[in-house]
Amino acid sequence: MQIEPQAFDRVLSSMCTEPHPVAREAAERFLATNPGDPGTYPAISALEDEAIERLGEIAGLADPAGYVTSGGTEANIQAVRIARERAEMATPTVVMPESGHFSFQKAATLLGVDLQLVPTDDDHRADLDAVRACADDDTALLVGVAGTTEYGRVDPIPELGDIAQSVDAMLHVDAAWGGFVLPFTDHDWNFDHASVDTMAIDPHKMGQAAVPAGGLLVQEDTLLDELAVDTPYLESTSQATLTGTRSGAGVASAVAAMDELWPAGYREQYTRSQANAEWLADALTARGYDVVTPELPLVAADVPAATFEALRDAGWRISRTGTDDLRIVCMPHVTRKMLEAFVADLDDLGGQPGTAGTETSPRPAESGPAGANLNSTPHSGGSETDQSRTCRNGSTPGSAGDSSSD
Ligand code: 0PR
Repeated sequence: MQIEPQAFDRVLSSMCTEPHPVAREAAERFLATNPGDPGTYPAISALEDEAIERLGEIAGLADPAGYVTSGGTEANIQAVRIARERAEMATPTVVMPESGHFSFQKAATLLGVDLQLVPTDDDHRADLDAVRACADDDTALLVGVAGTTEYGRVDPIPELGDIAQSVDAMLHVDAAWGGFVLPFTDHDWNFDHASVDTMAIDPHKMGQAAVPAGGLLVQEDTLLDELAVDTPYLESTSQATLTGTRSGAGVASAVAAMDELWPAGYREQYTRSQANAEWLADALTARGYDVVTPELPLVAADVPAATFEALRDAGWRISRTGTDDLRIVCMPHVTRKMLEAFVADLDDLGGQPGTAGTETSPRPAESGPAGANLNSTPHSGGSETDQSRTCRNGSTPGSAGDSSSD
């Protein structure tokens, strides 16, 4: 029996979406190509150059360099790798707000760098004082997130750039999810707004390309040299990518989607997704839930655990933040009609907002990296000292490397 792929009509938790029809078509045409071997597959290699040009336009980078990655994880790993290669100190560290994605834990483990997590402020953005207190001569890289996984928040990127420069570190912006909506907002997030060295920006999320199509952009092409190895038996002489054989389908679909949608189509999509997020936030607020105002198209609200489970049982694909908030991502496939049906189910199934006894346990203090909790238990509680909260080791999930004993 042939198994059908997941339908999208109840998917509210994903950061991927249905590819745009032109992206789907392009992916199919380029299925059997490998941009990892440009000497043999020059057509897809030329398309990858186009993809980087387009990504550069979107991210305010005039003379762009980079490549199409397998996703945000690879782009983040490679950014950490570049910073580590450039670093001259013996024990390079990466400083990141605890809202950063868990892919940086993978990067830290793989690359043997120390990941230092700093707290976020009351609105889930990097706390600049905490970043200043943590960044020092050992800091090789500062990470800012432009569109956080859990709350869709944008860190103060220009200020992070200033702090990075003050300690001679690089700045990486993780715009893996936010990069295709931020151009239509007032946020300062890109290469034009701040001294950004590297960026993750993924066509396979809000860009409506087929999976896998992530993006790594670097401020100058010599940064890619830090990643390059010789490729003696290929026609091309070196390779900067992490993987060897790569998906031509992802590359071609990214170019097709960006050609079709940048900028007007993406602007229209952002407007629709943002309006949906605001509609949902209002609907939840009207029902008495505590809602985190959606700054980008992502809504979080303190829906009780029992209600959450009932909605999952009803077939809704929803997820939770580290503090157990319901989290809904208004991706392009999420329509107003879907959200109306969701709210109708919430009315049928929901207990009273904030009802005692529906939460399984007291809420833990927010503790990242973000998304680490999406399928597992949040780690680390509130027993840390002020100092350890300012700068705590995040390389090993759950072992905060400080005074926390829970
Ligand atoms: N950076 C940010 C800000 C992200 O949100 C994500 C993924 C990544 C990096 C890593 O990107 P890749 O997953 O492409 O390597 N954020 C979601 C997450 O991990 C991705 C996701 C996608 C989740 C589809 C669910 C899903 O169905 O939670």
